[in-house]
Amino acid sequence: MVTTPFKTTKSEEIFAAAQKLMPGGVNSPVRAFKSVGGQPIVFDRVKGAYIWDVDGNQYIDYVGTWGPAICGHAHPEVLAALREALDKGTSFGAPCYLENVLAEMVIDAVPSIEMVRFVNSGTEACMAVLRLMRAFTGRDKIIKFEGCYHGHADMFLVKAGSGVATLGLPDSPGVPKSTTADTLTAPYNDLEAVKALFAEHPDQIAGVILEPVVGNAGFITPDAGFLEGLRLLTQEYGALLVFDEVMTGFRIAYGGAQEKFGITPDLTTLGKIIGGGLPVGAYGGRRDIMAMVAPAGPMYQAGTLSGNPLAMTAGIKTLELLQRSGTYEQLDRVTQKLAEGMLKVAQETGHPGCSGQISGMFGFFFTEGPIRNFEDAKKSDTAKFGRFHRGMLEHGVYLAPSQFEAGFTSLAHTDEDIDRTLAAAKAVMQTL
Ligand code: KE4
Repeated sequence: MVTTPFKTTKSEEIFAAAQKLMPGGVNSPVRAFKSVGGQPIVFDRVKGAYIWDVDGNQYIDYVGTWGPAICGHAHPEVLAALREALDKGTSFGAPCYLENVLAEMVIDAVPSIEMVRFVNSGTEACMAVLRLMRAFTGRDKIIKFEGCYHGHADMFLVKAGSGVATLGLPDSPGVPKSTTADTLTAPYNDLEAVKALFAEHPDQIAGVILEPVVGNAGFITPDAGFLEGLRLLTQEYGALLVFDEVMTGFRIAYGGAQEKFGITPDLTTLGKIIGGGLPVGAYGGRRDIMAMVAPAGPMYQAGTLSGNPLAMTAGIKTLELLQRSGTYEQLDRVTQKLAEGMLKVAQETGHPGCSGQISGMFGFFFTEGPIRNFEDAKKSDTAKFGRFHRGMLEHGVYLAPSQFEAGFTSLAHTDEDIDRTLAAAKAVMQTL
């Protein structure tokens, strides 16, 4: 648990030095705590549901390195598999059997995927899938949704979520207007807005890409009929439907949100969990579309470390662990207890709040629900969220350092961890 009083001396020293070495002292903006304020924490190690900082404070971790740690951090079976793989080298830059193994597991699990290509991050997967959408249809325009985040490639940095929203960057400098001219946006859950865009640009839209459950504007679920409506609209207009399941893949269900909701897109992107904490992304889908990808077809995409044996090993073992019976029932049970408990505590302490969860993914907002889109999410009291985040840190609970992020549990989170988290939430909310 947290040492009392809550000391962050070493974090302060290390982070001060980091700011001289790396922009903002971090290698990804959300880690700098800009939207929650206060001293960013520098961490030292992880295990199971816990993370320790360099001052020796222990926290119950609901970030889970942004999703990959679904089996619990540093799972002994994942580490053992990696130790064995290490002796055979870290990267071949050439075909290896482990790529076949993970590819077969992904194809067997994800309804839309008949063929898959591994890359090194979710951003790479989304960049490649965008190029593929355009190559296959011969059309240039795409539709994305406000608050959805598909990595940091230029074409997607339009009303994006996650760190872009956190930092209040409407768009990023350095992105030419010509690059985003073909990126159309609509509010999430607004089928009429999507219909209007198709009517306005008939035969010009290559496809629609979305987070089938949003985790980058906070946690937002699709309205009944929204995903089905997009499936029908894209078919009607000869456009592709793409689910960005980098976050939801193997988290919402073993087959992702597309299994959970029974809607099969044409293409899917994956990341996070399929690498088990090592860098892996993937895109895949209908065989006739994937046949366009070089060297099978003309659409170029490549990567030095793609499919490397270490990352494949961690992904394979992680998916094997997730196949064990009862996995998603357990994730759903503990996460439902957390989300419902947070809402109850907010009500008991007089704070407007709403929460949601599906399987091991959840969200909590300091505003009345329902939260159907990014505009609704932005009504949340982000200043209060910042004070809440700091208070929870001091009570030994590490939440995502932004209102515009989802939270993640793992198979290592116990009922006692949830009870401790809710007790901390009550103590903190009473002070807000
Ligand atoms: P990466 O390039 O970060 O591996 O993946 C980009 C990406 C694509 N699509 C979705 C739905 C995603 O959630 C992400 C990345 N998620 C963020 C968390 N909101 C990563 C954390 C960070 O940027 O530091």
